[in-house]
Amino acid sequence: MRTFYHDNKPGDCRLAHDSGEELSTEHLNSLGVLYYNFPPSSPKSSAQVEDLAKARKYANRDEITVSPGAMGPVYEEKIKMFYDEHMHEDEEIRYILKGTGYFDVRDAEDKWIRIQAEEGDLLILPAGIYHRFTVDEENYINALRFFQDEPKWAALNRREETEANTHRQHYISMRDKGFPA
Ligand code: KMT
Ligand code: NI
Repeated sequence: MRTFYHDNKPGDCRLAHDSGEELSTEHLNSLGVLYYNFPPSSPKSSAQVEDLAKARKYANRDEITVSPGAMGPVYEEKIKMFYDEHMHEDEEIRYILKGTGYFDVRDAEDKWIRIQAEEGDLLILPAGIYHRFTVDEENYINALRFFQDEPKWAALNRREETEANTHRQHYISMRDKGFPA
């Protein structure tokens, strides 16, 4: 995992768009984003992932592969959807089994932070944070998605009425407090 400010230059979202300005995991934590690394090749990893899922009450999961081969003709359309800025009323949990991709999240100043995710990374985006996802030029990522009980899983695209959403408002108040543990 590497984290940096997006360069905000136009062009293919699958390119790195690396401003060169790196950010720490602590900086992500202050936005409510949690990061773990459990290499799939390590024998301890599956138990560690299960422990985390249990502790955070992730009752359900599925596996997704984002690639032209796995998705067929809907691939480009899906990619566009993932890259539309949105939020959820639940956490977004992704455990990368194989491949790579970029999760972009907004910081407190509304700047895009790019998280370059790779095999073994487990990312938790808090409910209410604006974000988007894209594959990179390899066009391949395979991940587990975890869901809390009764997932409220709809993507709410960014617009004025989304700003008034109670989960969004709660997120902002937590972020303003710096996400105290
Ligand atoms: C999402 O919600 O953006 C996705 O599920 C994308 C694929 S997860 C690597
Ligand atoms: Ni999302």
